[in-house]
Amino acid sequence: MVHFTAEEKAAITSLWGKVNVEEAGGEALGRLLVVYPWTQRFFQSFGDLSSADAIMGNSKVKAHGKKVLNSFSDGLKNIDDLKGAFAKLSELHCDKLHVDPENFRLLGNVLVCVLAHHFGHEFNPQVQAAFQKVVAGVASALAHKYH
Ligand code: HEG
Repeated sequence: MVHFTAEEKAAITSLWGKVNVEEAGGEALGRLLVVYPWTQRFFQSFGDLSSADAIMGNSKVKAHGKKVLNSFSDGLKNIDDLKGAFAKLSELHCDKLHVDPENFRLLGNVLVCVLAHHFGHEFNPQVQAAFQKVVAGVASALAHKYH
């Protein structure tokens, strides 16, 4: 189980409070689809994904990114029990959506890049370390129910 110190929790809460979840969600999911194009296979009903510009401007990508990051954000409220917080979603992604859990790790790393890009010097090494831990914890929680 991932354990977070009081300092890590404070760093996460303080930065996350300034994140525009709607915008960052679309940005992170869009970048995932651009950087790792094989992830597009899950989103074939989303319309035009033919170029980086098309993906980043695609309204369905933005809407789904917002949904994903809102759910991530809810999970952070349960940072001491990420496995419990994401248990239902882990079952859904395994049994119904058949999403390879490696993709949760890729999305987590893309999210870290989006935060670094947005926050610049404020995203210092300690803050990054806390976030890398949280995205790893969420990814492993989402993978927990896979069989
Ligand atoms: Mg997933 C649906 C959360 C990563 C592919 N994802 C959903 C839904 C939520 C969610 C809340 C809606 C569930 C519902 O309808 O009840 N996803 C979620 C989180 C994370 C994540 C919290 C990681 C932080 N998802 C993720 C990744 C992929 C993926 C990396 C694929 C590369 N998700 C996926 C697909 C759907 C969802 C294909 C169904 C989309 C649809 O057709 O509506």
